[in-house]
Amino acid sequence: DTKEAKKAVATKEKEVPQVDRVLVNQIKENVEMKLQTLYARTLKTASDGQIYKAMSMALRDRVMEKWAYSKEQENETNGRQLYYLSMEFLMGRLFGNNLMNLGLEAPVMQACQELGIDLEKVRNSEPDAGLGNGGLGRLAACFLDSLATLGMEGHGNGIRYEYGLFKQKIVNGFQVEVPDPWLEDGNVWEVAKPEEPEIICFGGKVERKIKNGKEYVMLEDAQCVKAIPYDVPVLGYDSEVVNTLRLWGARALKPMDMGLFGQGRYVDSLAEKELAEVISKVLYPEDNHPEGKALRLKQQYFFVSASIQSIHRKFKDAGNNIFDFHKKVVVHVNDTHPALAIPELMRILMDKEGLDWEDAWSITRQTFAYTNHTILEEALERWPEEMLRNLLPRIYEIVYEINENFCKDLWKLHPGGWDHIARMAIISYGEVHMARLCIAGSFSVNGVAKLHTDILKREVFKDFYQVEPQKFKAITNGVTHRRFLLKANPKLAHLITEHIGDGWIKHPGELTHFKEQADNKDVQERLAAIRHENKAKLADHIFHKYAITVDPDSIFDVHVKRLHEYKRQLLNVMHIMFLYNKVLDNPDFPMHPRTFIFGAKAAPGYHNAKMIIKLIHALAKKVNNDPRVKDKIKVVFMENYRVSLAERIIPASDVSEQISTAGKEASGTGNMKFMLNGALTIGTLDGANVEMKEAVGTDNIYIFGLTAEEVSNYYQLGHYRPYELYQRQPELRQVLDQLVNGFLEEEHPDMFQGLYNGLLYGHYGMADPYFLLKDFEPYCQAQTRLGLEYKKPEIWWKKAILNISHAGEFSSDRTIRDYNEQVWHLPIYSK
Ligand code: NBG
Repeated sequence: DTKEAKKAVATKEKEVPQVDRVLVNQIKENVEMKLQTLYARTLKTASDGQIYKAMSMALRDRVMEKWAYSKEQENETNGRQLYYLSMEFLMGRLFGNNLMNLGLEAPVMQACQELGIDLEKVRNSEPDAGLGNGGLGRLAACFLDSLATLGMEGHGNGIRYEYGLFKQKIVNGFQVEVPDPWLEDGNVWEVAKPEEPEIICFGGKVERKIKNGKEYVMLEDAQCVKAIPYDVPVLGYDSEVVNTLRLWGARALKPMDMGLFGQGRYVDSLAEKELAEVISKVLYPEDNHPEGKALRLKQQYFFVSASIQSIHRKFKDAGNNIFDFHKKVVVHVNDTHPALAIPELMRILMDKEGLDWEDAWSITRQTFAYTNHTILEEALERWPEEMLRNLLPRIYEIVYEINENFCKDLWKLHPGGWDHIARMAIISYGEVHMARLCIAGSFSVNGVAKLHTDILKREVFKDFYQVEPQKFKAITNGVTHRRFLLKANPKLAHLITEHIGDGWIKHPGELTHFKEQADNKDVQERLAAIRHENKAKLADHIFHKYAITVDPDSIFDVHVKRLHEYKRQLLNVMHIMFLYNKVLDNPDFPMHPRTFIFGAKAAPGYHNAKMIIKLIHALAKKVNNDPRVKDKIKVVFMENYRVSLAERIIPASDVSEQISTAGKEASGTGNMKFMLNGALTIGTLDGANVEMKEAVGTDNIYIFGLTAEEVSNYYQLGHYRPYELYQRQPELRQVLDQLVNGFLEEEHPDMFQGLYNGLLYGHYGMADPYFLLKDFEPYCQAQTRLGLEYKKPEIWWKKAILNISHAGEFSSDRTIRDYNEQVWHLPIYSK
């Protein structure tokens, strides 16, 4: 009897369809209803965009419900909260991610099928939220994902740029920047809260009044604007915690000047409003190179002041005691861009709460933690003292006093050490050094990889490290493996799950179990087949967009990231030219066919970067149309590289180019996304590549070139002679000469003269400061090795499996756990 019953249950369980019928019907109904109520459309008459909106709104209803409960829980618990302050959050698309996090992918897919909706098309209707430049902004987005998934209350605070990072159009091989009005069609994922504004003031004069024996500090004649919060829910995967990304938009206090309007001065009547609202208008497109523009400083203060004021307000509303501020709140400063949050908290504690300096400083120093993301000199923020004084007089006073006290303390340590103190002073020679302010005002300072942190301790922040070594920590970056593997490469995710179960989705460390499949022929072949399928899809896309035929059987060798001289896209180009010359020399030159894929935006004012983009196009034109190398070498530049394009390209990549000059790339995070998807890395011992090598083993990564230490020695001793390499190495010489002899640009042979001169003679300062010539030969050799191993599938795919297996260490879940243990100490609310 029981046997029969058990059997019945077993068969019944089998019969239960894969997806929940009730849920599917509900979703179908919801979507059709939304189409009607929002647009008065039916499925037959709706556009793709409308269907995207309707589906998102249906999904949003579920998100909002969860958010409400999470908020309630948060208020009741009144636990310690993290606020992650960042000028950039490169979120990409949210629809698919939210779908995945709510576990609704399968039923929605089913519903779409039954309704005849092309889900892929719907997803592509969503604009990317491109509120960031590159790694720094994307890291912040990955952190939000992991915080919510791990059950930590950690919120983002940033700017709601009306225009995200520019869209890149290529015209005639040149980059042209086009505005990105991503909010034009509305944003389903934000909730505006105009009823919770903060007031932010610029300029004016600091006035002090004594009332009842107490001093009051205030600003007079300041120009003030409103900061309006726009809240975006941040879901975690299979998690009850829903955090908030609060993006601030600037609004004028007065919508317009009616008096001027009455006089017919229409433009003038709106001038003040425009001036106020320009603050959150557009993201500065500089990656690793902040421009010293007054508007940028305004943006920084605007969002940190709004954030700190609202954090303080919420803290007070919960009935907390101000002396517990640092116990309930930890504020993380993502690079120095939000550094003014430190004096802003001082201002609030003193001018609003009436605390004295010592108490305010003690609370402040225990509240802030700072992450450094670069050692590049040109990227270390400094503001003219005058600019700060004029734009933010009260903040300037506070920074001034922080500096005075800081220098006095240093004086005790280094009596008479004027030079030493000047090297560390926050205000020095008319400039305010933001990193120094951050170090002085934080309880924790960290680098984003081991090597990077070592360089901070040894070189960039050496003096500070000597004073407070315990403050300094190494916390290696990570990426969300859910967006970049589970969502971007579902077939590979499925293959992994088949072998090790699905625990890796929440515990990426479990990916190591996949190692056991490294020699499994069947798994190797399936991995190869999945890759091939992804490549064929990308090849299709490339053909439709650029009319270039690429062979999915060729090696897809991919270099996607911001364009920067230190990232050395030019070295990659030089290797392609080297190969091209080899094939021209010898049509039977043994090489596996390769497709070189580039994607990169250059900062609009960065001339050399833009010329490298033009160079890639010139080379592509030449190579792709040369019948002599037909089917051996193809070069593709993919326009407008962004998060959603990364999700397409990375799963289709065989080779990951991570070839920055050693010591320059603080961590890199693209490197990790490729590893996760089983691409093999060719790279230098830079940033997190070093740790990737340690994790996966030397045999499973192609490392070449100078070490950071060697690079540093060259700089110090000044004995690098690139011209001698040019003279000694004929293949190198040929490639360089081809830059300027009309080989690439017949009609404009001097087009790349600037790049050429920079490599051989230097514009100002040294020649070839990024050591392309020095690393050229070892790079070509590493590429040759790689090419040979690709031809041995049992070796190549084993390496690929090992890379995937060791990628768990580079999940942002691990990073966030590290931050929490070493810095934040947040409670964890697991399901
Ligand atoms: C970038 C580094 C990258 C690093 C990201 C995230 C800046 C200032 N720094 O190497 O160049 O991966 O930060 O940490 O954008």
